[in-house]
Amino acid sequence: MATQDIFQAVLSFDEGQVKALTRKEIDAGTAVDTILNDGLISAMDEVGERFSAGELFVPEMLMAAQAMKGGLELLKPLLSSESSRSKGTVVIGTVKGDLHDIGKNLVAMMMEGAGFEVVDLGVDVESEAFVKTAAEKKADVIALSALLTTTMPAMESTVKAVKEAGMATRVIIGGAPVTQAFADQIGADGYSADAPGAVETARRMIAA
Ligand code: B1M
Repeated sequence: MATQDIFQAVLSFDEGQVKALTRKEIDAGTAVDTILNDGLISAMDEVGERFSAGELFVPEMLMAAQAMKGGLELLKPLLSSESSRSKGTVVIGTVKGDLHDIGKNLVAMMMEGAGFEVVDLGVDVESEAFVKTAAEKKADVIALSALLTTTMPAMESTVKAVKEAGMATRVIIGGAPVTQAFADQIGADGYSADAPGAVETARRMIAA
């Protein structure tokens, strides 16, 4: 299966090959979701497992992430083609202390694709920056991503800062270690396990 070749190319840290194979699959009419989930995301899951098992180290994780991003860039225009009119404003970022941005970028791309105006604050973002930007942009939703168990408390501080500022902006959270139970515990307005779900959650919040 061709998406399996993309998977292998990510695991070989071969960005050129990932791009070439992703382009080939797009041209062959393979569904974007299939390329994304079976090729790129599952390869990063495998990288994570090998890292946990001590078979890969941080430099290799970075090279795999770089290779994956090459493919993701090619998928971006296809993920973003659903609509052009803004359906609301979303301020997104990875919370303080956390440098992981691939999942956050995916959520941002899909939000853009769904017609939201997206303000991406990047990684390692302080609570105050979320609050300040959301106020300036009159954002409907703040979207927080965290990939480390050690940075989940930064989500709680951000939710607290938004509530203390008396803002009506809703906060949605996600990322590998995050759960609905954690979202409930810290008083976040929404949670999703994946990027398409984050879009649906934002849509629901704005419609409510
Ligand atoms: Co890091 N890392 N990492 N890492 N890294 C993980 C997360 C880890 C699970 C690996 C492992 O041990 N198996 C582990 C965390 C353990 C834990 O906390 N429980 C880990 C660790 C330990 C670390 C370091 C501490 C390693 C070290 O230095 N000793 C360090 C921390 C640095 C820091 O942040 N301060 C570190 C560093 C790095 C790199 C820089 C090398 C690199 C990041 C590069 C980058 O992002 N630009 C990296 C990578 C690549 C990974 C793994 C391998 C892959 C992450 C990824 O991009 N996945 C990861 C293992 C894994 O997750 N399989 C791992 C693909 C991406 C599409 O998925 O981000 O989960 P993800 O996004 C998903 C969902 O979570 C969801 O949607 C996406 C899919 O649709 N989602 C949301 C994400 N945000 C959302 C927001 C939403 C809704 C859904 O609403 C707002």
